[in-house]
Amino acid sequence: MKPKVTVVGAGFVGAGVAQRLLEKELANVVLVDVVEGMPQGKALDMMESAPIEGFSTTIVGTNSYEETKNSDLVVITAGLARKPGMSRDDLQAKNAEIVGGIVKEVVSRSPKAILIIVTNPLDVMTYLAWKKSGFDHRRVIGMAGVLDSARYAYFLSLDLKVPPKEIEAVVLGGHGDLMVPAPEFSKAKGKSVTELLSKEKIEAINQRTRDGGIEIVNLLKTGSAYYAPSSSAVAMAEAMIKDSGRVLPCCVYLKGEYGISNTYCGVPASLSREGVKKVIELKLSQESQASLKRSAEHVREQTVKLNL
Ligand code: TXD
Repeated sequence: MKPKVTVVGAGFVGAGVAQRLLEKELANVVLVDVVEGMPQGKALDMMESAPIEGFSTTIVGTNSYEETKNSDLVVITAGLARKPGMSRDDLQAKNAEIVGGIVKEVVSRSPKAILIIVTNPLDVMTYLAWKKSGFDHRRVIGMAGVLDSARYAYFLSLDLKVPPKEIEAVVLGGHGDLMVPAPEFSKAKGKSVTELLSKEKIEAINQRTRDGGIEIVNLLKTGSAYYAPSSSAVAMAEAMIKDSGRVLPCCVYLKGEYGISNTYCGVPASLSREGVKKVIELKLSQESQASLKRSAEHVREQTVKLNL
Protein backbone atom coordinates (compact mmCIF):
# COMPACT_ATOMS: atom_id res chain seq x y z
CA MET A 1 0.00 0.00 0.00
CA LYS A 2 1.19 3.49 -0.83
CA PRO A 3 1.81 5.80 2.13
CA LYS A 4 -0.77 8.50 2.85
CA VAL A 5 0.44 12.09 2.81
CA THR A 6 -1.69 15.06 3.83
CA VAL A 7 -0.70 18.43 2.39
CA VAL A 8 -2.26 21.36 4.24
CA GLY A 9 -2.42 24.56 2.20
CA ALA A 10 -3.29 24.07 -1.45
CA GLY A 11 -1.57 27.25 -2.59
CA PHE A 12 1.49 27.44 -4.80
CA VAL A 13 3.84 25.36 -2.66
CA GLY A 14 1.19 22.90 -1.41
CA ALA A 15 -0.17 22.18 -4.88
CA GLY A 16 3.39 21.70 -6.15
CA VAL A 17 4.16 19.25 -3.36
CA ALA A 18 0.98 17.30 -4.14
CA GLN A 19 1.73 17.19 -7.86
CA ARG A 20 5.31 15.98 -7.36
CA LEU A 21 4.23 13.32 -4.83
CA LEU A 22 1.68 12.02 -7.32
CA GLU A 23 3.90 12.09 -10.39
CA LYS A 24 6.73 10.35 -8.55
CA GLU A 25 4.18 7.81 -7.28
CA LEU A 26 5.43 8.31 -3.73
CA ALA A 27 2.08 8.54 -1.95
CA ASN A 28 -1.67 8.95 -2.11
CA VAL A 29 -2.42 12.55 -1.18
CA VAL A 30 -5.09 14.44 0.76
CA LEU A 31 -4.97 18.16 -0.07
CA VAL A 32 -6.59 20.48 2.51
CA ASP A 33 -7.32 24.20 2.31
CA VAL A 34 -9.78 26.64 3.88
CA VAL A 35 -10.87 28.06 0.51
CA GLU A 36 -14.04 26.27 -0.56
CA GLY A 37 -13.76 24.28 -3.77
CA MET A 38 -10.11 25.16 -4.38
CA PRO A 39 -8.41 21.98 -3.09
CA GLN A 40 -11.19 19.89 -4.68
CA GLY A 41 -10.68 21.67 -8.02
CA LYS A 42 -6.89 21.31 -7.95
CA ALA A 43 -7.15 17.63 -6.94
CA LEU A 44 -9.60 16.88 -9.77
CA ASP A 45 -7.39 18.71 -12.25
CA MET A 46 -4.34 16.70 -11.10
CA MET A 47 -6.27 13.40 -11.36
CA GLU A 48 -7.20 14.33 -14.92
CA SER A 49 -3.47 14.40 -15.72
CA ALA A 50 -3.10 10.76 -14.55
CA PRO A 51 -3.96 9.24 -17.97
CA ILE A 52 -1.32 11.47 -19.57
CA GLU A 53 1.42 11.22 -16.94
CA GLY A 54 0.63 7.57 -16.21
CA PHE A 55 0.74 7.70 -12.41
CA SER A 56 -1.39 5.35 -10.34
CA THR A 57 -1.37 7.36 -7.10
CA THR A 58 -4.49 9.33 -6.13
CA ILE A 59 -5.41 12.69 -4.62
CA VAL A 60 -8.48 13.97 -2.78
CA GLY A 61 -9.12 17.67 -2.16
CA THR A 62 -11.10 18.76 0.90
CA ASN A 63 -11.92 21.56 3.35
CA SER A 64 -12.16 19.20 6.32
CA TYR A 65 -9.69 17.08 8.27
CA GLU A 66 -11.79 13.91 8.35
CA GLU A 67 -10.13 12.53 5.22
CA THR A 68 -6.66 13.09 6.69
CA LYS A 69 -7.04 10.28 9.28
CA ASN A 70 -4.01 8.02 9.76
CA SER A 71 -1.67 9.94 7.48
CA ASP A 72 1.95 8.78 7.52
CA LEU A 73 3.25 12.23 6.74
CA VAL A 74 1.73 15.72 6.94
CA VAL A 75 3.24 18.64 5.03
CA ILE A 76 2.10 22.03 6.33
CA THR A 77 2.36 24.82 3.76
CA ALA A 78 -0.64 26.91 4.86
CA GLY A 79 -0.21 30.55 5.70
CA LEU A 80 0.71 33.91 4.30
CA ALA A 81 3.61 34.28 1.89
CA ARG A 82 5.89 37.31 1.56
CA LYS A 83 5.30 40.25 -0.74
CA PRO A 84 7.99 42.80 -1.71
CA GLY A 85 9.24 44.77 1.31
CA MET A 86 8.40 42.02 3.82
CA SER A 87 10.78 39.88 5.83
CA ARG A 88 9.92 36.31 6.77
CA ASP A 89 9.65 37.42 10.40
CA ASP A 90 6.83 39.82 9.43
CA LEU A 91 4.63 36.75 8.84
CA GLN A 92 5.12 35.37 12.33
CA ALA A 93 2.00 36.37 14.32
CA LYS A 94 -0.56 35.48 11.66
CA ASN A 95 1.12 32.26 10.55
CA ALA A 96 1.57 31.11 14.16
CA GLU A 97 -2.20 31.21 14.58
CA ILE A 98 -2.75 29.30 11.33
CA VAL A 99 -0.07 26.64 11.93
CA GLY A 100 -1.05 26.15 15.59
CA GLY A 101 -4.67 25.47 14.60
CA ILE A 102 -3.70 23.06 11.83
CA VAL A 103 -1.32 21.06 14.03
CA LYS A 104 -4.15 20.46 16.52
CA GLU A 105 -6.42 19.19 13.75
CA VAL A 106 -3.88 16.86 12.16
CA VAL A 107 -2.22 15.31 15.21
CA SER A 108 -5.51 14.24 16.79
CA ARG A 109 -6.30 12.26 13.62
CA SER A 110 -2.79 11.11 12.70
CA PRO A 111 -0.98 10.54 16.00
CA LYS A 112 1.84 8.58 14.34
CA ALA A 113 2.55 10.97 11.49
CA ILE A 114 5.77 12.83 10.74
CA LEU A 115 5.25 16.57 10.24
CA ILE A 116 7.17 18.53 7.61
CA ILE A 117 6.74 22.26 8.16
CA VAL A 118 7.12 24.66 5.23
CA THR A 119 5.33 27.82 6.42
CA ASN A 120 7.47 30.88 7.24
CA PRO A 121 9.14 32.05 9.39
CA LEU A 122 10.28 28.48 9.04
CA ASP A 123 12.38 27.73 12.11
CA VAL A 124 9.92 29.39 14.49
CA MET A 125 6.92 27.65 12.89
CA THR A 126 8.68 24.29 13.21
CA TYR A 127 9.35 24.88 16.91
CA LEU A 128 5.70 25.91 17.37
CA ALA A 129 4.46 22.80 15.55
CA TRP A 130 6.68 20.61 17.74
CA LYS A 131 5.37 22.21 20.94
CA LYS A 132 1.72 22.09 19.87
CA SER A 133 1.94 18.52 18.59
CA GLY A 134 3.44 16.96 21.71
CA PHE A 135 5.38 14.71 19.29
CA ASP A 136 8.92 13.49 19.73
CA HIS A 137 11.13 16.18 18.13
CA ARG A 138 12.46 13.65 15.61
CA ARG A 139 9.01 13.60 14.00
CA VAL A 140 8.70 17.37 13.47
CA ILE A 141 11.08 18.72 10.83
CA GLY A 142 11.25 21.98 8.89
CA MET A 143 12.07 22.42 5.22
CA ALA A 144 14.50 25.20 4.31
CA GLY A 145 18.05 23.86 4.08
CA VAL A 146 17.33 21.73 1.02
CA LEU A 147 16.03 24.82 -0.76
CA ASP A 148 18.78 27.18 0.40
CA SER A 149 21.44 24.60 -0.53
CA ALA A 150 19.85 24.05 -3.95
CA ARG A 151 19.92 27.79 -4.58
CA TYR A 152 23.56 27.89 -3.50
CA ALA A 153 24.38 24.96 -5.78
CA TYR A 154 22.67 26.62 -8.73
CA PHE A 155 24.45 29.96 -8.22
CA LEU A 156 27.79 28.17 -7.85
CA SER A 157 27.11 26.20 -11.02
CA LEU A 158 26.66 29.42 -12.98
CA ASP A 159 30.12 30.68 -12.05
CA LEU A 160 31.85 27.33 -12.23
CA LYS A 161 30.16 26.42 -15.54
CA VAL A 162 29.39 22.96 -14.21
CA PRO A 163 25.91 21.34 -14.43
CA PRO A 164 23.98 22.01 -11.18
CA LYS A 165 23.65 18.30 -10.41
CA GLU A 166 27.43 18.01 -10.16
CA ILE A 167 27.60 20.55 -7.35
CA GLU A 168 27.30 19.63 -3.69
CA ALA A 169 26.45 22.68 -1.61
CA VAL A 170 25.72 23.12 2.06
CA VAL A 171 23.75 25.92 3.73
CA LEU A 172 23.21 25.77 7.49
CA GLY A 173 21.36 27.91 10.01
CA GLY A 174 17.95 29.49 10.18
CA HIS A 175 15.95 30.25 7.03
CA GLY A 176 16.55 33.99 7.05
CA ASP A 177 19.08 36.70 6.36
CA LEU A 178 21.53 35.05 8.78
CA MET A 179 21.63 31.67 6.99
CA VAL A 180 25.13 30.23 6.68
CA PRO A 181 26.41 29.08 3.29
CA ALA A 182 29.39 26.81 4.06
CA PRO A 183 31.83 26.96 1.12
CA GLU A 184 34.28 24.70 2.99
CA PHE A 185 31.78 21.84 2.50
CA SER A 186 30.66 22.77 -1.00
CA LYS A 187 32.17 20.99 -3.97
CA ALA A 188 32.10 20.90 -7.76
CA LYS A 189 32.86 17.47 -9.23
CA GLY A 190 34.36 16.55 -5.86
CA LYS A 191 36.69 19.60 -5.68
CA SER A 192 36.20 22.20 -2.93
CA VAL A 193 34.80 25.48 -4.26
CA THR A 194 37.29 27.32 -2.04
CA GLU A 195 40.00 26.06 -4.43
CA LEU A 196 38.04 26.96 -7.54
CA LEU A 197 36.76 30.48 -6.84
CA SER A 198 38.22 33.61 -5.25
CA LYS A 199 37.14 34.68 -1.76
CA GLU A 200 35.33 37.72 -3.23
CA LYS A 201 33.46 35.60 -5.76
CA ILE A 202 32.41 33.14 -3.07
CA GLU A 203 31.18 35.96 -0.82
CA ALA A 204 29.12 37.39 -3.70
CA ILE A 205 27.52 33.97 -4.30
CA ASN A 206 26.92 33.51 -0.57
CA GLN A 207 25.09 36.84 -0.49
CA ARG A 208 22.97 36.00 -3.54
CA THR A 209 22.03 32.77 -1.75
CA ARG A 210 20.99 34.63 1.42
CA ASP A 211 18.89 36.92 -0.81
CA GLY A 212 17.60 33.99 -2.92
CA GLY A 213 14.05 34.21 -1.57
CA ILE A 214 13.63 37.96 -1.88
CA GLU A 215 15.12 37.94 -5.43
CA ILE A 216 12.15 35.82 -6.51
CA VAL A 217 9.61 37.76 -4.39
CA ASN A 218 10.74 40.97 -6.11
CA LEU A 219 10.35 39.39 -9.55
CA LEU A 220 6.96 37.77 -8.89
CA LYS A 221 5.64 40.76 -6.88
CA THR A 222 2.53 38.87 -5.67
CA GLY A 223 4.02 35.94 -3.74
CA SER A 224 7.12 33.86 -3.19
CA ALA A 225 8.96 30.93 -4.78
CA TYR A 226 7.30 27.55 -5.20
CA TYR A 227 8.95 25.31 -7.81
CA ALA A 228 12.18 24.72 -5.89
CA PRO A 229 10.40 24.82 -2.49
CA SER A 230 8.01 22.04 -3.52
CA SER A 231 10.92 19.96 -4.90
CA SER A 232 12.71 20.44 -1.59
CA ALA A 233 9.81 19.29 0.60
CA VAL A 234 9.28 16.25 -1.62
CA ALA A 235 12.99 15.32 -1.42
CA MET A 236 12.57 15.16 2.37
CA ALA A 237 9.31 13.21 2.11
CA GLU A 238 10.93 10.77 -0.33
CA ALA A 239 13.86 10.08 2.01
CA MET A 240 11.43 9.27 4.81
CA ILE A 241 8.96 7.28 2.70
CA LYS A 242 11.79 5.19 1.23
CA ASP A 243 13.56 4.99 4.61
CA SER A 244 16.73 5.84 2.70
CA GLY A 245 18.76 7.52 5.44
CA ARG A 246 19.62 10.26 2.93
CA VAL A 247 21.43 13.18 4.51
CA LEU A 248 19.73 16.50 3.78
CA PRO A 249 20.05 19.90 5.42
CA CYS A 250 16.86 20.24 7.50
CA CYS A 251 15.49 22.34 10.31
CA VAL A 252 15.73 20.03 13.33
CA TYR A 253 15.67 20.32 17.10
CA LEU A 254 19.19 20.66 18.51
CA LYS A 255 20.18 19.33 21.91
CA GLY A 256 23.80 20.40 22.13
CA GLU A 257 24.91 19.52 18.59
CA TYR A 258 27.06 22.34 17.16
CA GLY A 259 27.05 23.82 20.68
CA ILE A 260 23.37 24.81 20.25
CA SER A 261 20.52 23.73 22.52
CA ASN A 262 16.78 23.96 22.83
CA THR A 263 16.10 25.51 19.45
CA TYR A 264 15.26 24.42 15.93
CA CYS A 265 17.91 25.29 13.35
CA GLY A 266 19.14 24.06 9.96
CA VAL A 267 21.86 21.39 9.94
CA PRO A 268 22.42 18.19 7.93
CA ALA A 269 20.41 15.23 9.16
CA SER A 270 19.87 11.69 8.01
CA LEU A 271 16.17 10.98 7.37
CA SER A 272 14.37 7.68 7.78
CA ARG A 273 10.85 6.39 8.35
CA GLU A 274 11.24 7.48 11.99
CA GLY A 275 11.89 11.08 10.89
CA VAL A 276 15.31 12.39 11.94
CA LYS A 277 17.60 9.39 12.30
CA LYS A 278 20.74 11.31 13.14
CA VAL A 279 22.01 14.87 13.19
CA ILE A 280 25.29 15.04 11.27
CA GLU A 281 27.93 17.22 12.91
CA LEU A 282 30.29 18.75 10.35
CA LYS A 283 33.58 20.19 11.51
CA LEU A 284 32.88 23.78 10.53
CA SER A 285 35.41 26.57 10.07
CA GLN A 286 35.51 28.98 13.01
CA GLU A 287 33.75 31.59 10.89
CA SER A 288 30.87 29.28 9.89
CA GLN A 289 30.51 27.99 13.46
CA ALA A 290 30.22 31.56 14.81
CA SER A 291 27.70 32.48 12.08
CA LEU A 292 25.65 29.36 12.84
CA LYS A 293 25.45 30.28 16.51
CA ARG A 294 24.36 33.83 15.61
CA SER A 295 21.68 32.48 13.31
CA ALA A 296 20.40 30.04 15.95
CA GLU A 297 20.35 32.87 18.50
CA HIS A 298 18.13 34.91 16.18
CA VAL A 299 15.73 31.96 15.84
CA ARG A 300 15.64 31.64 19.62
CA GLU A 301 14.87 35.36 20.07
CA GLN A 302 12.02 35.12 17.57
CA THR A 303 10.69 31.91 19.15
CA VAL A 304 10.53 33.53 22.61
CA LYS A 305 8.05 36.08 21.18
CA LEU A 306 5.51 33.27 20.76
CA ASN A 307 5.28 32.81 24.56
CA LEU A 308 4.87 29.07 24.24
O1 TXD B 1 11.77 27.39 2.40
C1 TXD B 1 10.65 27.48 2.82
N1 TXD B 1 10.32 26.88 3.95
C2 TXD B 1 9.62 28.24 2.08
C3 TXD B 1 8.47 28.70 2.80
C4 TXD B 1 9.69 28.41 0.67
C5 TXD B 1 8.64 28.96 -0.01
C6 TXD B 1 7.42 29.40 0.64
N2 TXD B 1 7.51 29.43 2.06
C7 TXD B 1 6.29 29.71 2.84
O2 TXD B 1 5.30 28.71 2.58
C8 TXD B 1 5.62 31.02 2.51
O3 TXD B 1 6.28 32.11 3.13
C9 TXD B 1 4.25 30.76 3.11
O4 TXD B 1 4.28 30.98 4.52
C10 TXD B 1 4.01 29.28 2.83
C11 TXD B 1 3.09 28.98 1.64
O5 TXD B 1 3.54 29.62 0.50
P1 TXD B 1 2.66 29.62 -0.85
O6 TXD B 1 3.44 30.32 -1.88
O7 TXD B 1 2.15 28.25 -1.11
O8 TXD B 1 1.44 30.56 -0.40
P2 TXD B 1 -0.04 30.59 -1.01
O9 TXD B 1 -0.03 30.24 -2.46
O10 TXD B 1 -0.64 31.87 -0.57
O11 TXD B 1 -0.78 29.37 -0.27
C12 TXD B 1 -1.08 29.35 1.08
C13 TXD B 1 -2.39 28.61 1.23
C14 TXD B 1 -3.60 29.32 0.61
O12 TXD B 1 -4.22 28.50 -0.36
C15 TXD B 1 -4.51 29.57 1.82
O13 TXD B 1 -5.89 29.51 1.50
C16 TXD B 1 -4.09 28.43 2.73
O14 TXD B 1 -2.67 28.40 2.62
N3 TXD B 1 -4.48 28.60 4.13
C17 TXD B 1 -4.96 27.59 4.86
N4 TXD B 1 -5.14 26.29 4.58
C18 TXD B 1 -5.64 25.50 5.57
N5 TXD B 1 -5.92 25.95 6.80
C19 TXD B 1 -5.71 27.24 7.14
N6 TXD B 1 -5.99 27.66 8.38
C20 TXD B 1 -5.23 28.12 6.15
N7 TXD B 1 -4.93 29.45 6.12
C21 TXD B 1 -4.48 29.72 4.87
